[in-house]
Amino acid sequence: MKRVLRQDRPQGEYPEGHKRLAAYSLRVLAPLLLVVALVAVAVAGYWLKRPAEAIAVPCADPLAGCTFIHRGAPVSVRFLARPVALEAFGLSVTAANVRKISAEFQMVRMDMGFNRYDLHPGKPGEFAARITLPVCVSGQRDWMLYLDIDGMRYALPFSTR
Ligand SMILES: [Cu+2]
Repeated sequence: MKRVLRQDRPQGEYPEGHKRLAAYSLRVLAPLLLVVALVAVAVAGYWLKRPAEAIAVPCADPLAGCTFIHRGAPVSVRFLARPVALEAFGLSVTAANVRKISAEFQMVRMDMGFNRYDLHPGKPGEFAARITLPVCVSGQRDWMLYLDIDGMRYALPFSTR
């Protein structure tokens, strides 16, 4: 079959050497292209799955409470006591039509361990948790509260006393 096809072609149009080279480069290029495609899929998957950038929420005084907008509805965050290391304080969040809220406490450029709390739903639209922060050996007092509300992340800076 191949022989017949080859004979049908006008001689000289595709020299044998050129044809062999094309077949060789296809043999090399095809797996290479497959690898490139797989890498592209992996990179795309990583970008889609990576944790969403936290939205910065300015909060001058979390004791007084701060309000921001989440998906068009207001969310209020409030510390029930001034946060002090090793002293439990209440975190209260009010948000309508929200399913799940978790709070994560981190220091800037410092690993302070795992400080993540799931807020417990109370009355409709009210969530709360008791938080205890670890002592910072470097003496720093600046923390960041990351609030995860139904998969959206908000960052609220605050300081311990
Ligand atoms: Cu620290």
